[in-house]
Amino acid sequence: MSLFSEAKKVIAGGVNSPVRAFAAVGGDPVFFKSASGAYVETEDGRKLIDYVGSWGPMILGHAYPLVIDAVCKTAARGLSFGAPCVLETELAQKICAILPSIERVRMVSSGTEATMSAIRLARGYTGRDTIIKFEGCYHGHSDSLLIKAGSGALTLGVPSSPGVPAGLAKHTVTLEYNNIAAVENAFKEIGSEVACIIVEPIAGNMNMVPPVDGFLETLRRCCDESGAVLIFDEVMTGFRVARGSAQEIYNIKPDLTTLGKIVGGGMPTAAFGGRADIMAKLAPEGSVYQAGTLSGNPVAMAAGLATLEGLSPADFYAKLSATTRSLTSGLADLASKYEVPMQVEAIGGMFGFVFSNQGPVRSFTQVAAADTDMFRQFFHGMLQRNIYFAPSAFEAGFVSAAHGDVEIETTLAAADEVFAEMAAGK
Ligand code: KE4
Repeated sequence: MSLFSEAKKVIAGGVNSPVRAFAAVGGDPVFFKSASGAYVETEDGRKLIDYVGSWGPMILGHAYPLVIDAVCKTAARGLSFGAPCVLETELAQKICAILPSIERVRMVSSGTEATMSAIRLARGYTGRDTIIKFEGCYHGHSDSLLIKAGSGALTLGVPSSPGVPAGLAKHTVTLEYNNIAAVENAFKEIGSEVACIIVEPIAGNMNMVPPVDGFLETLRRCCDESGAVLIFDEVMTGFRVARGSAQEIYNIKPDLTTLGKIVGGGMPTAAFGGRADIMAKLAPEGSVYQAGTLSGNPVAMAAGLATLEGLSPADFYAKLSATTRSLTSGLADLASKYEVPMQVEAIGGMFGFVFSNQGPVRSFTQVAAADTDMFRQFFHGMLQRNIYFAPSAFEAGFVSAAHGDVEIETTLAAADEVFAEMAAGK
């Protein structure tokens, strides 16, 4: 019996998170046994170059010695206290130092918890119920955020999952990402009702879609004019696209920011934070309730601190960006050599690629129109050659500091073969 069949007998769908099941690309998922640097080792003894990096946290590379050492030393002093410890203050100080828009922070245990808490805080702070999100953005699986656009742009949101009450969905308005006019129109119509906008400043859950000029500025202006809270969901982009994250690249100061992935260095931890006057509304200081048994867990704090420390070299992001671009420009060059229609994106240590001949994609509609069959063929062709990309055409990819010339050259050599097969219609 396969490992996946064994897993499906006791784990719902055989996985603890749906995207891992390979439903979007077909076939059985690969089971990982260990990982180090840019590589993962599978249960069937293969060594793969990994461009998922646990969906973002492993920016230093897997099993980074300083992180492992910090985790082991901290764990030996006790796994969890449920009481304040200095490590929590130290990580909070680090986050506030790197992201000046964050004056106060609250640690939680997942990105979902961070975004769920942030929108509750925005609703509590403003006394308003309506939230605005964007089609193609994913902010975790809390009820108010599993909502897709209703029939009319500003009509009631529709649950994108069973189990989400329609009565809750109606408070979420979903607009088209990068559609400036739609945002301005929404605020003309319902601006006084909007508690917050939550947005991925660089979208990484509809493959990778950067913001168009003026989009983020429009969100900032509309929130300023209406009193709505601007939430940048930087769970993926935080410390990934730049040390100061996307808010540094685009020079936009959000009111709240959510973080995850890298901030925990691979341990279950995430965070939300921002303006002190808004964060003051959170219990125990304020009345907006939020809590967590393992929030600020010392072992996770140690992993996060060691990871952020690993990002400190002055040239860290220049090097990481150069590696990412050598991958994406190499892929683009090879795709055009074989006349395979491929669009690539790269910012910092994050990249994306879709198979489409419609130019750079800037909306969910455009991403949804891309060729997923070609993606599947490319994904499996590369996996057969021991290169592991995200098993979905709607995910971004990630390069770590452990990826070097050898890994990029090996990846591009494999891509040359796969594109040749694709061009030959195999
Ligand atoms: P988690 O609850 O999975 O820690 O974070 C939710 C989340 C929130 N915001 C953004 C921008 C995110 O990308 C995520 C989670 N990202 C997915 C990958 N696209 C995690 C992988 C998974 O769901 O298994």
